[in-house]
Amino acid sequence: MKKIHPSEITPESVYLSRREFLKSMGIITGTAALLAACQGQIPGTATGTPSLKTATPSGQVVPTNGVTPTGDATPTVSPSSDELGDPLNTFEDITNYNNYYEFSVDKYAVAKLAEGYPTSPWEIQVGGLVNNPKTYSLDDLRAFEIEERIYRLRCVEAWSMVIPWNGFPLHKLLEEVEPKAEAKFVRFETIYDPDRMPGLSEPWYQWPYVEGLRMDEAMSDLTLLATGLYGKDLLPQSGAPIRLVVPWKYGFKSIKSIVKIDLVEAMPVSLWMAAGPTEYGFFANVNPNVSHPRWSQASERRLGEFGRRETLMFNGYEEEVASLYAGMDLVKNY
Ligand SMILES: Nc1nc2c(c(=O)[nH]1)N[C@H]1C(S)=C(S)[C@@H](COP(=O)(O)O)O[C@H]1N2
Ligand SMILES: [Mo]
Repeated sequence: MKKIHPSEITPESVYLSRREFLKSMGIITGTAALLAACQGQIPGTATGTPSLKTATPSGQVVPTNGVTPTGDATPTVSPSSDELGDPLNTFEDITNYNNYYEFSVDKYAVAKLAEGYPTSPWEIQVGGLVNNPKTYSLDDLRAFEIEERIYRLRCVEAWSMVIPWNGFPLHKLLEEVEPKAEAKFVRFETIYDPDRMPGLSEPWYQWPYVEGLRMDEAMSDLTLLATGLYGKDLLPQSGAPIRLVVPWKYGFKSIKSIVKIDLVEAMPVSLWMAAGPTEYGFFANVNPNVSHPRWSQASERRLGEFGRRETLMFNGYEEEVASLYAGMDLVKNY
């Protein structure tokens, strides 16, 4: 059996009940059979986690005014690679290969379908178990100091990119609304706009798109609310005007175009947990040693590269986040 080509990796969408798909499309492609046949060779083949420990991502923070924090007048040029030395993906790649199911399950179709999607004015309602509930306007969001963060994005489908985001840590917003002691999780919701989002007519997902984080994950300095990339405001396909970025978790946790953030006591059920509970868990930490039921997570295809590279534990952010999961069974808590 030949090696699985990246294009043969079953996308997340296919879980949704393969039967529904086949029924609605009236066809069966060879992919399903090929994957089923290949599956046996995958689990348990992951090699040990390479330890690549260089500068921390926070070492990558560059003030957007181009001046170094020391007050040194030398302008700082944004780095062209992540802290592991791997080059940034191009703006073109980042904005033309998108998962945004509200528009389409076709990654190459999203940019066009989302073009011109109105993202101003915009409001995010922040509430639930907080002392100071607040509705944030775009101007309120602009008041946060914007940082640049170069993060790897690793999709559960086993492709990845390196993206220079602009945004601010979620904890800064949470500190403003003052979570109550009973708040244990943060629940996020994407805008639901069936008139403008053709993908919402697909009946097999429970819209709106919902995601969640445990409080300590939400408070991590790595957890970003992104408003831009490559120094430009986010385009609609990237989740304008504001989206979450959680770089040590599979990309589906990084929910786009957020309109609601609630502090809650019970673990939120995400769209993906509802769609495929045996395939998509709440934590969704990038883990090369835990296979997806239908494919290995030991390696990935970086956009713009041929061949595959090894997937890193916690997507290479082990040093920053492993302590959040001390003592937890990462196989059970997938
Ligand atoms: N609302 C919403 N957010 C979403 C998605 C989606 O379909 N809808 N897809 C997720 C998935 S699976 C991934 S991999 C990332 C992709 O982000 P990108 O298109 O900016 O690379 O967005 C995540 N956020
Ligand atoms: Mo994804």
